[in-house]
Amino acid sequence: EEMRLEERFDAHIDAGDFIEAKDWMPEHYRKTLVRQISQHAHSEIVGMLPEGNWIGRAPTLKRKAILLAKVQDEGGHGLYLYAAAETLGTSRDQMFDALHSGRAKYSSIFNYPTLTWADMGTIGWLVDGAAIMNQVPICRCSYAPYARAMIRICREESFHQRQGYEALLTMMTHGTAAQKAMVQDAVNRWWWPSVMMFGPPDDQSPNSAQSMRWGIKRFSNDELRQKFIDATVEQARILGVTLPDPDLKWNEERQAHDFGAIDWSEFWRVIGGDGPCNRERLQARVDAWEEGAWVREAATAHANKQPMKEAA
Ligand code: FAQ
Repeated sequence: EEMRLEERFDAHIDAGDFIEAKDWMPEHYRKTLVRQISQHAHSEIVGMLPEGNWIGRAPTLKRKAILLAKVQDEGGHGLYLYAAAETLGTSRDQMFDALHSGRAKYSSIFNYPTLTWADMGTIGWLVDGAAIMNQVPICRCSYAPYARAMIRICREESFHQRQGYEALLTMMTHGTAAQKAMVQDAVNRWWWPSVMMFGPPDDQSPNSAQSMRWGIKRFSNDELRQKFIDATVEQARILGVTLPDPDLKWNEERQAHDFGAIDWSEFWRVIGGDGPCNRERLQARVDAWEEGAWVREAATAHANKQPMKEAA
């Protein structure tokens, strides 16, 4: 029986069909999705912190309204994604517990500090730019609830990317020399961590082969990284900043850019918990959870009273 179900599942995948929550699926497929979707959700929620730091320091009312909207969107993305993961039979409490105890990962990128206002524009341009490159293919992920969540998320991410690029363009075209230098400094600091967001090289990516086979991933980590670099070079030129990689150059034969060696030891250190802000980020989430306990208790008490009221 199990064999027949698995054959039918594989045939659906091969035909490019979507899998719905109630459909039969192999246990490993379910586990892989819970891992990826919950980590993605955690990334959105932890990703609110670096930018949240700047809401009170935005230079104008317009920039503050935009940043506030962006950070709220990220909270919303986290919620769609937790809901998508819940359809696989994992509770939100279990997912939060995995995050708070350090068992679950979230994107390496959010363990870097946001030192200046130019970091806000640079996160929009590079971090959201990388996120879009990675996430547009997930709109066609074989697991339908994840794919549907990604469609809404990608529309909002493209606003996030544009607001960042526009903020940097304003500083680069109308700014003082000090503001232009601030943009270049931010790009220097965020470039390599952004390139690392796509994950380890294909030959060191244990999950890729199976996830590609199942249509969870549509492109490999290295393929997406290359597409991101190729798209970003021209944007950097228009902006008037340099990307901090002396080996970055167009390769006519490959019709793609060659680029310098990535410091993978830094990547593994950061995802292992030892990046510049890992402790601070995790502590902020744990504190928010603990300080919010009374809200959860009050909401539960309120919900418990509802049937009593109806009965009365
Ligand atoms: N950070 O075998 P693979 C955003 C882990 S965008 C941390 O290649 P996989 C928007 C990986 O989990 C950021 N860990 O794994 C935003 C695995 O460990 P595990 C979130 C990483 O899953 C913008 C191990 O390394 N986007 O939030 C990273 O096939 C601005 C081996 O790697 C997503 O999550 C990393 N960068 O491929 C918000 C997209 N890379 O789990 C606020 C969905 C790898 O076995 C502000 N996820 N690892 O313990 C994916 O596409 C995939 O999960 C990858 C990794 C591509 C991230």
